[in-house]
Amino acid sequence: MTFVDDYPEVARLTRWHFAVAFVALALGGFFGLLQALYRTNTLRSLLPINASQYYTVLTGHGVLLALVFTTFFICGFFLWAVTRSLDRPMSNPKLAWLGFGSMFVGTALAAISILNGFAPGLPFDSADVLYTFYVPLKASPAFYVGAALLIVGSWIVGVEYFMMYRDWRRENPDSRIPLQTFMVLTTFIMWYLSTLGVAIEVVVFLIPWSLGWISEIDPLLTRTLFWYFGHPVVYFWLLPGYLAWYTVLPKLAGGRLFSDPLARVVFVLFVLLSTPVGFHHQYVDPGIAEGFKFIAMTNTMMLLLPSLLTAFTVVASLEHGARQRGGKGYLGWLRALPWDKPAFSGMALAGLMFAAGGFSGMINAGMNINYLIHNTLWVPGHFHLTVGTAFALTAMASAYWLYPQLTGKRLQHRRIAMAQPYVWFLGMTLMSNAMHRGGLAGLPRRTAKPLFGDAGAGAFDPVLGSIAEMQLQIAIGGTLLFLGLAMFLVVMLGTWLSRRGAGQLRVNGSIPAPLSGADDGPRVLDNLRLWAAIAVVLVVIAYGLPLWGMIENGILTPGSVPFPT
Ligand code: HEM
Ligand SMILES: [Cu+2]
Repeated sequence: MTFVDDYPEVARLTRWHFAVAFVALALGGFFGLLQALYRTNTLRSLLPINASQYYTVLTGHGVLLALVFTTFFICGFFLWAVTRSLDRPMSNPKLAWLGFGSMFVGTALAAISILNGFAPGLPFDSADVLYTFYVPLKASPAFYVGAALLIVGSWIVGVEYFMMYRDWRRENPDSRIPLQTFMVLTTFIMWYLSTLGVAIEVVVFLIPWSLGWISEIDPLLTRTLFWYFGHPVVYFWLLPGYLAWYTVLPKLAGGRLFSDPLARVVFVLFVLLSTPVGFHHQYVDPGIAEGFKFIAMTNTMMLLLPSLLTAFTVVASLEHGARQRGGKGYLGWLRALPWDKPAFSGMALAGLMFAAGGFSGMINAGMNINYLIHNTLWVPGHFHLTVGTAFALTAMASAYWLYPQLTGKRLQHRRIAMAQPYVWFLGMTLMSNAMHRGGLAGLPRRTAKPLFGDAGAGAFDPVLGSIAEMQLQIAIGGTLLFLGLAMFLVVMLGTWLSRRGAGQLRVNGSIPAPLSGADDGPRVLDNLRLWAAIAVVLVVIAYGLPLWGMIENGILTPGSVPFPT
């Protein structure tokens, strides 16, 4: 019996989420390849875009990957995790399908307006506003409505998780919350709290503005509402990765999770600390007092703690697994891990890259040193390690393990799958390393121009190597990444098209109990109401005064110069 036999409807809905996620990944990844080649002036004359369409491509890339791929994958993945760990079917399947439908319609609206940048004949106006969609850039109303429907849809799917939990709790009044469900619920508490900001931005300001109902917008207020959401969203991407690393990866390594209570502490810390940090994206914004930026910085640095705890717990679990498999020595045990299992190697390599991303993130978070890299290519260098690898490669690796369970079909093209995580890893090492260094040397992000050399500002002394060498690395790395993506899609497509029952599944969904179980930790960890309440208080402390300062002179008659004037 595999998951699809026990819970056919959950399996079907999860497959639908994955299908949309992977189509977005394919298209967004193709845009990524175009960007990597275009902005480095590699084979530019062969590419089907021009400089102004670069921003359409960039918007499509950011929206399809950072917002659409992630949200669909996560909502589907969490449906599986809650169902598996509570061992019960959906409470209200109609509601869950409604959430999926809302996300789907929203994505279609946003995607059509973005693609308008290539084909003006499509309905709606274009939306070259990048995935951060700040004013003064203005998109067609369809784009903003689409973004709102995507978020509202995820809220509705989230309600389903809580309903399943409620029904389970009624039958199990005294049990500890199963770990995967605990992780899903805490992640969604954080998601509800933080998406409020962007929802208000879009519904109260951007939609009326794009429809022409209001003519003035306070850029500072809307940027603040965006970044109120814009940092926690990175944990919305990351925590599902953690869920896989804590609960699936140790099993793949042949062992068990080291400590369940430690995992719960980590997720609680993310609920508390994820939201009151958004000002660290606004260090150079005028109109926010230094002190509030400083508080955001210290909060951000505290977020290192749960990530370091994760590194410790996951590595300890892997070592335990490796020793079960006969691994020996201080580091020799690493060789005993199943590096030829794509689900394992994908997650393990993703975790390794996340460590590097954590270091560049500390640079981003430092109020003073941030000025050095602000808006340079360093920034995409950083988040291709985090969301672009820690999340994306973990999602792909999870799919290798999960998709057979969701379909009853054996994973196809196993050799391609085996090599795929390594191709991604190599491509990302090249691209991201060169982006970080290019950023230090002053290469800006979000530009169609190759800059420097013959196309730009003339001679320039790079920190290390040369700009041309970095550009080449970005082009080669980006191409390898796209190859890695194509390999993933071949495996998934081949598996999708294959026949059920052809060969035994190589995976099973059982997850062994942790070495130290939930009962070793205090019960207060499971008090979700308490953590949610403290999180709200922290948000009020971090955001209350600065937000009040922005709106006390009127929401639509801002203190700073409005746009358009
Ligand atoms: C085939 C793999 C990929 C390639 C070749 C690629 C390439 C690039 C390049 C070159 C840029 C910088 C563009 C510029 O600033 O001018 C960029 C930006 C970006 N990438 Fe990727 N990327 C890939 C995968 C991903 C993945 C998997 C994600 C997230 C899940 C992602 C998220 C982003 C985001 C959010 C931006 C910033 C967009 C903006 O600044 O508006 N990328 N990518
Ligand atoms: Cu942030």
